[in-house]
Amino acid sequence: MHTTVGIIGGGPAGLLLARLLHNAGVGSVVLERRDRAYVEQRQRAGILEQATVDALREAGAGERLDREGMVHDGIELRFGRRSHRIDFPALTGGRSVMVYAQTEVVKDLIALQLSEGGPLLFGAEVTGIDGADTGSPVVRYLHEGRAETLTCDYVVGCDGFHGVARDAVPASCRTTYERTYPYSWLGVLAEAPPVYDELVYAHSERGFALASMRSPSVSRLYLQVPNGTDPGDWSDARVWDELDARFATDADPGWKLERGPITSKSVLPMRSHVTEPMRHGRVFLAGDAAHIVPPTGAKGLNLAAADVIVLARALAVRQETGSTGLLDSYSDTCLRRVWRAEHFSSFMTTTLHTDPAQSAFETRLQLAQLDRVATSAHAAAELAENYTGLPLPR
Ligand code: RFL
Ligand code: PHB
Repeated sequence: MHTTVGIIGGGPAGLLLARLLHNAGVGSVVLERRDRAYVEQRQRAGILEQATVDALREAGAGERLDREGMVHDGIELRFGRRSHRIDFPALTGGRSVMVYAQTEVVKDLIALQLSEGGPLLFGAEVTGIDGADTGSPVVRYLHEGRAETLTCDYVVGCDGFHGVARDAVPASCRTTYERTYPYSWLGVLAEAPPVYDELVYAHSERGFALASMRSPSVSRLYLQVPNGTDPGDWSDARVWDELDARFATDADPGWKLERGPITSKSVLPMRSHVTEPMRHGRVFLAGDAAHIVPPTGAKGLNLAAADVIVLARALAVRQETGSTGLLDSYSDTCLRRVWRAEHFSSFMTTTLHTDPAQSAFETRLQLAQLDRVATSAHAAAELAENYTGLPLPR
C-alpha cells in the first residue's frame, strides 16, 4: 500500500490530523493498534480549549460537540479551607473552555473518518519505520495476523507515549527531558450529578482532589494517591469520604458531594516528558508521542490538537506549492507552545499536590502562591490565560 501521509495511532491526534488532511485534499492512512470499541471507551481528558473546539468544528466534527458540550467560564480553587473562583472571560478578554470528553471527540472523529475519509485500520499494530531519512519511508505493521508495509511520502507518529514512532529518531539525534512526580491520581467515574457547575481543584492537607464531569448525570473525580496504589484498596465509601474531606471549606461546613454508583476506578501516573526535535527526516511526532504533561493543567489533548493543526497546514502547503518551509519549522513552532504548557502543567501540579517529602515551609509557599492567585488580578489572569489556552501560531 502507498499513501501520502502514513499516520500511526488513532487517538485524538491521529484522527484529527486525518480529518484536517482529508479536508485539504491530502491523502492519508491511519493505523491503530487497538480495536474500535477500546479506543472509543478509553477514559481520559475532559477539557477542550477554544482553539481545539474551533479545529474540531473546522474538521466537520462540531455538530454533537456544539449540542452536548458544556461551556465553562471558570474554575474554582479550594485551599486552606477557603474557595476562590477564577473568572476566565473577565480575566482573558472573553475566553472560556468546553467540557466535552475525549471519548466523545474520538467517537465523532472515527464516525466521520469511516463514512467519508481515507482508510482507518483497527487492529493494525505498527512494529517499526524504515528509511525515515529517505524520500519514501516505510511503515511495517501487523494486521489480521499478516505482516504488511505502508510506503509513504511522510509518516506521522501519533502513537502516544508508549508508541514506536519516537524510536525512528535515532538516539544520537534526540534529547529527552523528563520528570516523574512522587504521586498518582485515582480517577473515578460515578453515576452521580456533579454538584458544582464548574470544575473544582482542591489543595488540602490530605492531598489534591479534582471534581470534573462528563454530563449532567455523570461525575469524573480524581484524588491524589501514593505511587503504586492499588485501586482495589479504595472502596466506594472510602473514595467519597476522602473527596468530601479534601473539598471541605469553612464557608459551608456541612456540605457533601452527591453520591452514586462508581462505575470505574483507575490509577494514573503523573509525568512530564518532552522529546526534541519532533521530527527526523520525513517522520514527524505529534501529541503524546512527543510530549506528556501531568493532567492537572488539562493540556495534553489540547497540545496534541495544536501539533496536528500546525502539521496539517504544513503538509497541505507542501502539496499545494512544493514548499517545505512550514514542515521545516514544525518542530520549533510546536516546541515553544509545548514548553509553555509543560511549565503551566508543572506549576499547577506542584502548587496543588502535596509531595510526601514536602516540609511545612513548602506547604506555606504553596498556600502563599494560591493566596496570590486569589488576591491579584495579574496572578489570576496568568492562570486563566494558560488554562484557556494561548493562541495558535498563524
Ligand atoms: P493517545 O490518545 O495515547 O493515542 C495514541 C494512539 O496510538 C495507538 N498506538 C498504536 N497504534 C498502532 N501501532 C502502534 N505501535 C501503536 N502504539 C500506540 C494507541 O492505541 C492510541 O490509540 O495519544 P494522542 O492522540 O497524542 O492524544 C493525547 C491525549 O490522549 C492525552 O494527551 C490526553 O488524554 C491527556 N489528558 C488531558 N488532556 C487535556 O487536554 N485535558 C484534560 O482534561 C486531560 N485530562 C488526560 C486527562 C490524560 C489522562 N490520562 C489517562 C493520562 C486525564 C487523564 C486521566
Ligand atoms: C477531566 O475531566 O478528566 C479532567 C479535567 C481537568 C483536568 C484533568 C482531567 O485538569
